[in-house]
Amino acid sequence: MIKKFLDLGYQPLANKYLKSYKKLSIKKKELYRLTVGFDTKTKLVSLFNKIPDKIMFDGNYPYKSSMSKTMTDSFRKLSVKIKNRFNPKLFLEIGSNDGALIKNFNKNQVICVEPCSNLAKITKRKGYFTYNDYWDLNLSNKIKSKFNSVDVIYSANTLTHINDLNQVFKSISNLLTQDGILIIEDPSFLECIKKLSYDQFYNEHIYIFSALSVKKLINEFGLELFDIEKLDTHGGSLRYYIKRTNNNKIKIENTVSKQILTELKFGLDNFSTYLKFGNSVKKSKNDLLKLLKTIKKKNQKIIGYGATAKASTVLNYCNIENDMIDYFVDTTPDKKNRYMPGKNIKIKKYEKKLLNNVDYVYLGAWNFSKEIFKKEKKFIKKGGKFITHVPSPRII
Ligand code: DWN
Ligand code: SAH
Repeated sequence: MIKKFLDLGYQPLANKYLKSYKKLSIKKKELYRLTVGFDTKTKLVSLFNKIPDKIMFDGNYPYKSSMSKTMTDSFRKLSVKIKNRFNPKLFLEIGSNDGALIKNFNKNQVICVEPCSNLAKITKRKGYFTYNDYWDLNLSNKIKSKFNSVDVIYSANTLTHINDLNQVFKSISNLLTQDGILIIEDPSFLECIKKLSYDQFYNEHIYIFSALSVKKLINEFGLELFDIEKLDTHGGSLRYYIKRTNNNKIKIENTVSKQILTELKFGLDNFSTYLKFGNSVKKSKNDLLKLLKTIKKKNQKIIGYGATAKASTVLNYCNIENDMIDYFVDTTPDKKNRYMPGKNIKIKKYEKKLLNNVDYVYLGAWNFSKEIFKKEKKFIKKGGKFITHVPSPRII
């Protein structure tokens, strides 16, 4: 049974940055109710309202993984790990985006899967074999008929975006060699609760995984966890290492039971923990609005940094407009001169001078705060301050 614990109101599609501002309507299906539930049986956290993938992931998907050094560094380190630990002959990435990870592998070793044609074009152009398609059984069979099998499959921040998880894992199992390895990496729900980062919920994030839910989910497909790595990326992620249950050659590390125990101790198998989170989110909204209003009363200037999907959730849930945040800055070419989803707040192409005469910077990309603080030393030296809502609304 799926029980509701969070209601983030009506929200626009997170990665649709319009060229000019327009008020969106519920009737025209430009706004969707964003409610989140917990399945008491499977322990999986999911959205109630699921939007067809073809609407969200089309030929104009703006997000590019390579826009942050934190992510390109993390992917480079992972590529070394994968080569040393598993030495794959064939490596398949689901949701390869602009190739931030696969660029560290040889061209003849990699298969990319990416449904957004603007992104698939990039890895194709770089010479990587790319299927411009959605991950499903049809595609898995198509790849099987050409390559027979794959020894390492990897997917970061993508499987949680696909509605039919049964088909996802069936299609993976269909293609993986007997000794094959699956590695998936996604924001950890435990970290999400601890940081009160309710902005991890937007229409693309249909699911937020925990070790508890992943363990149950993959069991049905003859797969099991054998290692879990904790990462700082995206506000705290888990990297799950998965093998076939009947593959006894690989030892199961104690990182798996350790993570499961930590989650159980925190109460992630208990609905009351989720309800508590839902209530704290309401307080977070009020506190953020209070903070922004106090600053604006003093006629001080606030801008946003990182026009993220996460910020879209915060702006629309808290109803923040351009009377509070003047504009956002972002390095992504396809977000330039567009508007934050559902809001009359413009996104300007990042330039250092856009931080001149700014008193406060709201961190839309709080997950990259370390990288941003390093870049904005001058702003900080001049007395500029940052605002974040994680783990609670505050000035840094
Ligand atoms: O799961 C998803 C994650 C991986 O990426 C997708 N569904 C959508 C997207 O979510 P997001 O937009 O919340 O992701 P990020 O990675 O937090 O976005 C960071 C944004 O900030 C990018 O637009 C790039 C920008 N940025 C910047 O302008 N200057 C980032 C850094 C580090 C910077 O210095
Ligand atoms: N893996 C990258 C990109 C994450 S953004 C990273 O971690 O930085 C989410 C990605 O999932 C997008 O590139 C999107 O196109 C892809 N995606 C969404 N639905 C998908 C599907 N059904 N099959 C494969 N990829 C999908």
